[in-house]
Amino acid sequence: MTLPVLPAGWVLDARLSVGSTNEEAKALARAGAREGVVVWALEQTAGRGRRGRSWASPSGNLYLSLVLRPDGRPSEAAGAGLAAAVAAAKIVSSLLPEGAAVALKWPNDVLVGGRKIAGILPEAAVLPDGRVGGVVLGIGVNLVSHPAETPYPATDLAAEGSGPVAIETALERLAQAFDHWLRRWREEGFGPIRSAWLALALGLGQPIEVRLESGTMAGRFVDLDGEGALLLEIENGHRRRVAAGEVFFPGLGE
Ligand code: BT5
Repeated sequence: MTLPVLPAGWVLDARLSVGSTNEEAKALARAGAREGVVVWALEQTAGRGRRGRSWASPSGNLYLSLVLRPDGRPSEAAGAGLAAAVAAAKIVSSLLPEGAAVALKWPNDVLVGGRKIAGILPEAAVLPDGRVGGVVLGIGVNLVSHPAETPYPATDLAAEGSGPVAIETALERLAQAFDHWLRRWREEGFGPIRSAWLALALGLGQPIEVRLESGTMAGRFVDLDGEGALLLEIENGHRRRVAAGEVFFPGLGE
């Protein structure tokens, strides 16, 4: 196996098989690993999604988690997740035939033709004393396979016509793209990421439903705020801010 070449400052920690690259990266972050350490595994035996869901992680696809050292802003994990979604959407587009319908579903699902091809899991690495010791950004991209029985339809690059893509190539491209968006974020703020994200957003300007812990909220998806939260226009033109939830498109199935 040839080891991928990563951007300056990135340090690769390559593994054959782990439970979850996010768990490994969080342990490294808690132990003081510096920003740019990236855990990459050929397969995961306990890959995780959000809210206790699992991420199907057989060998052949891309699974990685990057350690970030935030400056203490609580919104850093959410912003990093949106930057990663933009980067993942860009590399998915670049590996597919021209015109592929690549889009983002809030907050950070990458879809092709309405099917999920990549998922992102930003998490804080919490120290025993409760302080945040770093942010870990987990990214999974389906290169050659996807699970069949998922509530939201899934797909992979090969199924969408990419032709053969080496995992190392996908990792290199994703790292370069994410490095680019991370730099822009730190130099220019959230604005460029917000614009790039909105340009790829599914359902912008349309009626959507957001499932929250406390119930479901319906409204028109009008914007993202400066921290990446979803802005919904409800009755009387009032706006509601949603920081976490699941988006559904009424009339389009899920
Ligand atoms: C996500 O969660 O989309 C975040 C997935 C993050 C995975 C990466 S891989 C590297 C790193 N290490 C980890 O342990 N995780 C991260 P969520 O939005 O909750 O979506 C999970 C749901 O997507 C599941 O409940 C399934 O329905 C579906 N699903 C599971 N595996 C999938 C796959 N490989 N492709 C598409 N959909 C999948």
